[in-house]
Amino acid sequence: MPQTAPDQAHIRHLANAIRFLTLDAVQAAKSGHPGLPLGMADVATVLFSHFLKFNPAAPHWPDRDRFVLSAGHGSMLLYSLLHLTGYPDMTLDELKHFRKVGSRTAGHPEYGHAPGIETTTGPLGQGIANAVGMAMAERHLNARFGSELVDHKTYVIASDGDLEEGISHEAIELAGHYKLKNLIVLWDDNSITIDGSTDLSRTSNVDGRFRDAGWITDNCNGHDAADVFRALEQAQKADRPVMIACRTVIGFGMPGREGTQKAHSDAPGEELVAASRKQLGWDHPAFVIPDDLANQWRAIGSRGAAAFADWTARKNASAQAKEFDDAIGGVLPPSLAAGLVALKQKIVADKTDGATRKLSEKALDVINAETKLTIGGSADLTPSNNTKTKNIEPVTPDDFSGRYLHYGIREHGMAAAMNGMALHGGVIPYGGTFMVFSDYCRPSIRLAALMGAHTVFVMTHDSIGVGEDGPTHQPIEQLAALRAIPNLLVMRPADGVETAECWQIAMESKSNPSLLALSRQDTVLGRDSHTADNLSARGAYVLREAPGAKLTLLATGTEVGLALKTRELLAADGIESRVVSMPCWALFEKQPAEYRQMVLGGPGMARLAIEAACPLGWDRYMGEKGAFLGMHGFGASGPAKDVYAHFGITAEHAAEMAKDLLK
Ligand SMILES: Cc1ncc(C[n+]2csc(CCOP(=O)(O)OP(=O)(O)O)c2C)c(N)n1
Ligand SMILES: [Mg+2]
Repeated sequence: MPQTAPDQAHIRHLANAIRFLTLDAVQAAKSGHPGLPLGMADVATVLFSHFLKFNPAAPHWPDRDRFVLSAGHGSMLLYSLLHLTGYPDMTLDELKHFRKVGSRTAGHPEYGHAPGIETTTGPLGQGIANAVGMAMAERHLNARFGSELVDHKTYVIASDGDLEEGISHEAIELAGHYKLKNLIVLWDDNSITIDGSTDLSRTSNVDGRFRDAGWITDNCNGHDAADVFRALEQAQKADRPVMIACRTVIGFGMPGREGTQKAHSDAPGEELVAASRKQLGWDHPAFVIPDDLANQWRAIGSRGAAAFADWTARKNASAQAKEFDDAIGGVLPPSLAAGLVALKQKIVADKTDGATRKLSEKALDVINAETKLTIGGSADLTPSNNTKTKNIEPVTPDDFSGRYLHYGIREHGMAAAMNGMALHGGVIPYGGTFMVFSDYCRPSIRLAALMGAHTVFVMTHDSIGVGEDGPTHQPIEQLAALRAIPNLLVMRPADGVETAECWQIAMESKSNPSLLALSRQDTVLGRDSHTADNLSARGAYVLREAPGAKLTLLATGTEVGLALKTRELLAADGIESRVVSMPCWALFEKQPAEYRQMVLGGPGMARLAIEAACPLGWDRYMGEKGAFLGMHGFGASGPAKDVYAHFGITAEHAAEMAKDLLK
């Protein structure tokens, strides 16, 4: 239905409600960022009142438009909008408790604090990159379920900082390449960052960057409702992603501060808040929105109710209703777990050895056949990461029905896009790179963990076993650094059986990300018999028991095979030892104390920990009579076997160390 351009005075009046909720909340908190909400209030008001498809009464409506405030410091813009449009959780009380412990109104928007917060933002650049993933998920589900069920847009408000961050480059290129026509970025083009004018640090043509990447660009006066409306309306029909540069005045309405970096942050003080009231003609007390204006905002919040009802009717009448609901619910068929158990059985029966990255492909073969939820990908290392199984086709810019994304050499953009897909729902993203480059996407891995996003990071080439490529490609401290991230399951499987088990855990762990550390070099099969139980799910378990043994060998991944060999060497010398495989420390930590004690062996047990990585963290398991065999510096270039020998990570050395421990 064609709309008429909004009335300037009306939009300004509505927008001033955002402005004063912001100023009052920031003033009450004595901290916060008023500049962006005041500057972008008019743009956001036009978006919410005329374009955004949403329904506060059904905030999880799968076909809603997504709204991402990438510049999370402007959180009061989002909180005000959610409150004014009637999201039940975003009460006035929450706004009054802005930035207080336990409130839904954290300093920066946090996913899960309230419906309507589509992702956690604050680290600049992440939001726009998440939005690219959301738009990808929408295109894929549109291809799978049709426009009747899936046809929505993703809107982003991005600031100068968002677009200066390197991740934005990766995100913009990805979106342009994949022609994400459902993605609309509103750039808060206010020429100001914290240090001052953007002239201090930027000469590039922002508009040109987007256009080079294949976007349509436009600009508007962000304080002219009709102009904002025109640009947004134009963007609806685009066949590519659209960036609209919205010329705004930061801190609009704050006399003396507007248009300067002083408007960016901090409580303005009572006097300046009062002066702003005067300047904008707002004579209502703090946190008071007059009824007629509140009702107009509620009406904006009800705009989407009819579309939601229509959509619900269409969905319920659809032959795909159950499939759609299952996809959105992330429901996995029982055949997936059964298929992975059958794979384990076959691996044991066939005594299959091999690199865990290749064994991971075998697990993915099963997973990708049993569910359509997975969308794989790699940052240009597909043949090395073994992430593309034969039973899935690539996504292309013109056909999004595929399930494999070529992210290009864009680890950071990939990881953030995967998070966006996971948050969007309807898909389970996994994507690979070399583990050493987990550092290139670590901020997104961290946010996945903070948000509890169901993202699966596939990190192959997980140690000095990389070999010839040398120390630049050999992860040393990455395992420890990744294990330090709360709520992230870091799993380093030892063989094909554990790899299948870890994949099952990753698929079923809906409220946290998982990271698989996989080897380039071959492993040996540790399990000598089949069990349907997922032993890796306990985080660590006794792989070889030896009653009465005074020594336990602790290891993960490829070093479990080394521990087994060490055990044989020791046995030849009449020394009994136990071998414990520890694929996932985080899961082990969740086990009851008795189990942990049983696995590690009681007090007095000597323990040798073996891992081709830095020792950080191992001391908690080694105990008083413990030693660590691994890396104490960077690696070296050479054949993997030679590199292991060079650093003394061999069964012979391990056996010697074990004997020393027992002395
Ligand atoms: C990755 C990252 N680096 C630094 C910051 C700290 N920071 C917050 S806002 C900002 C820049 C402010 O400029 P702009 O993005 O243009 O926002 P505006 O002041 O216009 O609201 C910075 C450096 C951050 N939030 N994230
Ligand atoms: Mg700015």
